[in-house]
Amino acid sequence: MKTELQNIKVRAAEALMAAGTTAEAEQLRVAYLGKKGELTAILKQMGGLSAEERPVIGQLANDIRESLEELIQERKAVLGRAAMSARLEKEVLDVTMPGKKRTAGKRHPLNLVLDEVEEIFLGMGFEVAEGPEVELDYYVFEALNMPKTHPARDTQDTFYISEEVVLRTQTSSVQIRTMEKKKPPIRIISPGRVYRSDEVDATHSPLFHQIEGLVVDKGVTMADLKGTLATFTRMLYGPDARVRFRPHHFPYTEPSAEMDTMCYACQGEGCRLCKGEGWIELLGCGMVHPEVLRRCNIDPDVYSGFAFGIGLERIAMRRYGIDDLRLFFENDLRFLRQF
Ligand code: 2U9
Repeated sequence: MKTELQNIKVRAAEALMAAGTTAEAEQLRVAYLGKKGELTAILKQMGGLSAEERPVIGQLANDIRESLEELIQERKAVLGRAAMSARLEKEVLDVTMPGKKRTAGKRHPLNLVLDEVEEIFLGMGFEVAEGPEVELDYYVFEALNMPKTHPARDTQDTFYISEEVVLRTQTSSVQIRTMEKKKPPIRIISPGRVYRSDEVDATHSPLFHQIEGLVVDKGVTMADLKGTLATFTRMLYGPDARVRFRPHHFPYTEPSAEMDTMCYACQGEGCRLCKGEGWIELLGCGMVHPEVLRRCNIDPDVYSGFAFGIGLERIAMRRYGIDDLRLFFENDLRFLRQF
């Protein structure tokens, strides 16, 4: 057994010197010292030895294990260093090579304007709420006081996925979902894509973007609506911006209004841009219809609210002097690079 052990040591040492990589050295460690290795196999036979022989052989086996472990360790270190030098030799770094030019992307003009509008409302204490674009008919129409037979549905040419599922035509659905989950005070804006089955031209697109807003609390009045929206307009267009409210009708607000800003081209005189009006429409708004509150389990005798809807493209067109809506969606780099 003694000779066998010494034999193992010699063979292992020779094989180790022949090993060319650290992986090979590791394989040898497993082959000789591992659980199923040669040295371990010999130790398992020690039961058959006499009481005098056992400690002597045991000691010898341990000495051999230790010296082999040390040898393997050293060999691995030598091989590791050699591998690293070879790699460094091969991988030459040419610091004079020209760098790779990275072209920086730009934010889309609609995103630039959305950031601006969000910033203004966040500053007034609003939170941003988002929701699904593929929506249940209930959240887009029914809950907003527009039952299946309501004529207002005809004015919003809807893409139907099925009888009960539509592409949202306005982001009001997000506000209904928020009111279902959260009790007042509520102060949210919901920006996002909306869809209407329109023919494409310079002012119409089947996909466009809205920002709707909703405030619900005790004692909210039309004065809060006017103050909030006039402040928003002055922050967007400057402190001299003038606004006016005209009565309108929406099924989900009562009373309802549209808000105009004084024409920036003619200062109210009337010109081609404002079609002689002196004013340009900016948004729709109104006090949330009591029936809409009731459907969300908010008692209209205790709470009231106002809501508004703004078309994002309209603001962006005015901000950047763009006269064709299609430019926003064609992704022509010559257009996008200008922002
Ligand atoms: C709830 C109740 C009422 C949102 C409103 C408008 C008026 C409006 C248009 C502006 C131009 C859509 O982008 S546009 O085509 N929107 O005129 N939207 S009031 O009213 C709500 C919203 C949510 C629960």
